[in-house]
Amino acid sequence: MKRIITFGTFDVFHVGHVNLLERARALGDYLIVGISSDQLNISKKGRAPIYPYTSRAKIIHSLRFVDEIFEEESLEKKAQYLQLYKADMLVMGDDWKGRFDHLSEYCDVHYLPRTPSISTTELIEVIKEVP
Ligand code: C2G
Repeated sequence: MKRIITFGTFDVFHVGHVNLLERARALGDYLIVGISSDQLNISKKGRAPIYPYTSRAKIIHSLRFVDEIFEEESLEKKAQYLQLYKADMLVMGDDWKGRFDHLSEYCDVHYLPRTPSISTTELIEVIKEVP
């Protein structure tokens, strides 16, 4: 039984998120998703998420290829989370390439190519421009 873990905000959920989670799950047998707290998103991106944690968590938990979720409170706690959830592999999109290599002492670290041409930031810009 291979346990995969991934992390993200998953705000304004879109197909790039689905693709990432689906491919992450296909690399193992059990997928655990750490979802950024609202406060963590503010510190990472300088703004509150559009959807609050409870809504983002409900969406991610409803996916058939997600087995377990938890609230990620700090980027600095990654090593603790990997151990707590007994992860065999950490999977992230390649916008984070290299950033988590130091965690390879706890589990395998793998980056997947991002889905091109879609992001929460771009979606927010497009929605803002709708007259
Ligand atoms: N993603 C993707 N393709 C896109 C957009 C996003 O593959 N077009 C992936 C990202 O690479 C990431 C995941 O979807 O692996 C979640 O994306 P975000 O919600 O933007 O995650 P982020 O806020 O970068 O948080 O500890 C790490 C961070 O918490 C990751």
